[in-house]
Amino acid sequence: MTVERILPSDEAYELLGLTREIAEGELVPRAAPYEERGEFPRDVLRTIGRAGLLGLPYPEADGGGGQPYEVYLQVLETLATSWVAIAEAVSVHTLSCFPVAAYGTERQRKSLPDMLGGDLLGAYCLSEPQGGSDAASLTTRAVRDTDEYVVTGTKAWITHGGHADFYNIFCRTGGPGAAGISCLLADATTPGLLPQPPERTMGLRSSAPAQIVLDGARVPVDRLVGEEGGGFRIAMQALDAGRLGIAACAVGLAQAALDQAAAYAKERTQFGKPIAAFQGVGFMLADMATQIAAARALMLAAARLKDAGRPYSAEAAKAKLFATDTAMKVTTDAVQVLGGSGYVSDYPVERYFREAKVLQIVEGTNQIQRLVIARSLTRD
Ligand code: COS
Repeated sequence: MTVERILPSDEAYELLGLTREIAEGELVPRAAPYEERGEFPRDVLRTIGRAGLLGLPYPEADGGGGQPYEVYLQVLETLATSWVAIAEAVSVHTLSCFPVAAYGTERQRKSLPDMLGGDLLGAYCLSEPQGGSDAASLTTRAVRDTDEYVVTGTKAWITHGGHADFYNIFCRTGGPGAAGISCLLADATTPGLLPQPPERTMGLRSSAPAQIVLDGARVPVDRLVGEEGGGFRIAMQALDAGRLGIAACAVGLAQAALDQAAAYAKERTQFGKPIAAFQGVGFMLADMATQIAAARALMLAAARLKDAGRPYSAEAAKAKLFATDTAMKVTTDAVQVLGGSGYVSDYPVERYFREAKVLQIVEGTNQIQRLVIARSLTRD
């Protein structure tokens, strides 16, 4: 189904048109085989980078697309409708560019055109095996040795782990808690930065996360992003924006599931009529469509706050929470509408169902989103 959109500029309509073309021409034919093989689609990301879709919300002066967040998110949503792993990869890459774009030194910022153009792929390393939700408890340590930091620890669930060209490593340079955390920008070639084999995941197999072991990795001190002790704030700000990206992935995925379910319900006949004509199925489709529309509206409302330079952290959490819960519900119902056909891989809805699950977990579980929202309601 074509989604009716009101976009802020003619350029944005063109951008969405280009995204649809790429999605249909490049993503749709590749999604199933790449997911089946668990093959990382680096070539597809290069194509997307060359089309100018990998740095959309960053200023043109830095090599970005200069687009408002609301436009960027609708591009992501369109990509997700065709292949959610690609949309998630674009979202994570965009998140990974944030520390340097917002806090980088003049020298660090020289890499921005290559980052935002997609020649350099990014990764964001916050979680660790012993702690993901309690991010401020991280234990990876960076000890200064003359003009280098020596970094030791393990990062977990790293999207693009083993494929990225640069890694944002959140590590402890000071005492316990959030105030002791710093952000280092490490090249993939850093000695002692050791990507581990990809995890064997339920979904998003083409872009499975991996652990990154830091075994005395030596990162030059001029790769510190922001201030020593300022890393947690950078991590949280990046996640506020990143959570909207995950919401967009969820809306796109849910839309794809609805489109499949509606098409099937029109075609499939039982008891002499299309199953869509049965109220039990028709109402299910109606609920799916309504939830998706609500999720999209919530996501765009949060994006518009961000674009206006207003606080949006709790609104991003609401959008991520609602959109990803919606994607789980809608993909579950899509399997139900297709019945047995929904449970086998002849149709993509079983894959959508597996892919929706992780969106409720990444970039802050939906329990963490509730915590962020609850705190915003009770803060003095
Ligand atoms: N923007 C800017 N600063 C922020 C912020 C935000 N969104 N959220 C917190 N901070 C700042 C706080 O202002 C505080 O700074 P001061 O001490 O200077 O006041 C500091 O960071 C610590 O904040 P807080 O005390 O709220 O930290 P908590 O340890 O209580 O944790 C949560 C906050 C739970 C929100 C955080 O740990 C979190 O988001 N966890 C989930 C992590 C996550 O999403 N992981 C997924 C990894 S990527 S797949």
